[in-house]
Amino acid sequence: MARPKIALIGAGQIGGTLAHLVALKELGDVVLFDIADGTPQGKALDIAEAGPAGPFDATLKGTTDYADIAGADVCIVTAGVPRKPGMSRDDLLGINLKVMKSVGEGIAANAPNAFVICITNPLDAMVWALREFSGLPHEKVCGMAGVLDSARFRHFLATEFEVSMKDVTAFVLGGHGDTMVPLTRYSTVAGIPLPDLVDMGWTTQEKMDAIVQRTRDGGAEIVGLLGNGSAFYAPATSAIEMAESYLKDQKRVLPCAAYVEGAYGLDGFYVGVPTVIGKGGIERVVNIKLSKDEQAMFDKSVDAVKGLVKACKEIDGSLA
Ligand code: A3D
Repeated sequence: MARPKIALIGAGQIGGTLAHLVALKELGDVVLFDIADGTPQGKALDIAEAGPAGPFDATLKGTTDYADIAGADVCIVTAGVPRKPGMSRDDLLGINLKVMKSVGEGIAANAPNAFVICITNPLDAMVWALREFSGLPHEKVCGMAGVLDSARFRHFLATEFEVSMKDVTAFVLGGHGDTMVPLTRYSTVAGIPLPDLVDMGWTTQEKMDAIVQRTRDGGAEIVGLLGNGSAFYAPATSAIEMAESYLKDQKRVLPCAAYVEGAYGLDGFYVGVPTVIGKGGIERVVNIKLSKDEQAMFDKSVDAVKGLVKACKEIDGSLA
C-alpha cells in the first residue's frame, strides 16, 4: 500500500518542524512547498539525511512548484508571515489573506481531495478565506488552534498540580486570539473538574485565573521571548495530532477551528469548537451546553472573528 502523501505549504519554522515530525512518526511521504526557492529543497534534504540515523523511512521533496503536491492526502498550510513582538495576530490579516488566495488556488488545482489544516494567522479568518478560495468541502478544511491552546493550558495545569500532563484534559473554545475561552468546568485532572480541585485545596481560584490568562497570552509569551518569529514546536506537534487522526481514522475528539452550522447558535462560521476528526475529515461538531457566562465569552470571541471575516471581504471583493 502506498504511503500517504503529506504536503506542507510553507517551509518556514513550523513547516520544517512538521516535515521532521511526519518523518519521525512515519506518517507518510512529505512534499515541502514554499515560494522562497532553496528553503524547501534544503530542509527536505536535511531531514531526508536524518533518515538513516532516525531511523525512519520517508521520502521528502522540496519544491516551488504546486504540481508536486498533486494527489496529496493532507495539506498543512503555514504559508505567510508570523508575528513580531508588539504585533497582534490580526495585524497579519492583509498580507496573509493574499497568501491564502494563492494557496487555496494551488490546493484546488492539485490536491482537491486533501484534508486541509490551516495554521496561518489570524487563524479563524484565514481558514475561512482558505476554504472560500479553494472551494473544498467545509468538512475537509479546518484550522489548528484549539489543540495548541489546550496543550498550553494542560502544560500550565500539570505544572501547577505536579501531575503527568497525560492525566490533564483541558477545554478551550472560541477564536484563536485574546478572546479565546478556556473552560475550567470541562477541564480535569483524571476526570476531576478544576472547580472541584479548587474546593479540594489543590490550588486557589486566583492561581486558576492566572493560568487561564497565561493560556490566552501563550502565543505572545513565546513571541516576546524569541524576539524574532513565533512558536513552532508546539503548533507543529498539535497539527500532527490532527493529521494523524484523519489519516488513521482515529476519531479523536479534538478542538479545532471548524465550520459550524446550526450548533452554538452559529449559521455557517469557522470558530474553535470540539470536533471528531476521522477519515471523513471533520466528522462531527460536539455541541456542548454553555453556562450564561461561558456563552457570553464565546459570543464575544465569535464577534471578534466575525470582524476579521468582514475585514477580509472588504480587502478582497471576490469574497463578499
Ligand atoms: P515562517 O517561519 O516565517 O514561515 C512562513 C513561510 O511561508 C516562509 O518560509 C515563507 O517563505 C512562506 N511563504 C510566504 N508566502 C508564501 C506563499 N504565497 N506561498 C508559499 N509559501 C509562502 O513562519 P512560521 O512557520 O513561524 O509561522 C507560519 C504561520 O503560522 C504564521 O502566520 C504564524 O502567525 C502562524 N502561527 C499560527 C499558530 C496557531 O496556533 C494558529 C501558532 C504559531 C504560528
